[in-house]
Amino acid sequence: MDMWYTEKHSENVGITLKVAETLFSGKSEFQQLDILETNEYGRMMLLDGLVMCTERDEFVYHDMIVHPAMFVHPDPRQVLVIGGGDGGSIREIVRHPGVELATLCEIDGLVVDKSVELLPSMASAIDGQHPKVKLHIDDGLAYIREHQNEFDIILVDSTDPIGPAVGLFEEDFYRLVSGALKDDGIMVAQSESPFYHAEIQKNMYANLRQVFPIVEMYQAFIPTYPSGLWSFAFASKKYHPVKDFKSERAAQRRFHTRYYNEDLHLGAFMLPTFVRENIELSD
Ligand code: AG3
Repeated sequence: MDMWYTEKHSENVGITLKVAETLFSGKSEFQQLDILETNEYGRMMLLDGLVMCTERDEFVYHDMIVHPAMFVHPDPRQVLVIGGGDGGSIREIVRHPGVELATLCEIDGLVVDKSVELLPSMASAIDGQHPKVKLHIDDGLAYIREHQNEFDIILVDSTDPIGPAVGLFEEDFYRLVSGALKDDGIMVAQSESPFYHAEIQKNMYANLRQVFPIVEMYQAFIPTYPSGLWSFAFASKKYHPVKDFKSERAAQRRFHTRYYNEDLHLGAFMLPTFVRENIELSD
């Protein structure tokens, strides 16, 4: 018997993957969680039916949500991830030797538990054993409210702005994030597909610009996400992601990255015209 999973990207288009086996399927107090073994992309995690990550292409997303900010900030020591319960972002953060503490604040403990059990290649640093990693099962908003002026970098590794993540795309939240960052802090948030989510992006970038003096978008190619063309928002109090980027530092990194490199860092911030126009300042 053939089993296939489809995530619909619009009313008329979707992505379909052949499924070998269902490894977990259950509901937490926040959302539906499924982990499937696919034939082509390895294990895949779904939240409320949306593809969060697959073993085969997660390196793109996790390289790109983490390393650009880590190489723009001259000395990131305290890093917070909001969401990201699969652990992929934390895994990449702790590869930077200067990091003192990487904190994960994920609202849904079931996502963390099942990732540790079934997605060990992503969750290796969140199994409770890593000396530089702290885990909090908590609402991101509540957490940062209590942790102002503490972080060099905050990453918002969320799902789409439906369900538990809606609040993570609003101006009030960005104000709290800004307060939780130190004076030269940087926030990076996943910011959806320029192809399918133009309206969400328009609002999100307008909200960010109310709060941060520097707001830039960069892109990455992620095959299992809607349209494959994905984006991240770089919002910063002081450092510009291109002008303040020291490419030698990134080139001299002591660890291997399969997607990120010092040339791609610059290329990722160069946007197609339709994307630039959609998020440009309206005044
Ligand atoms: N977070 C971004 C997922 C958004 C994908 N959207 C979709 N499939 N409709 C992924 C979490 C990885 N740490």
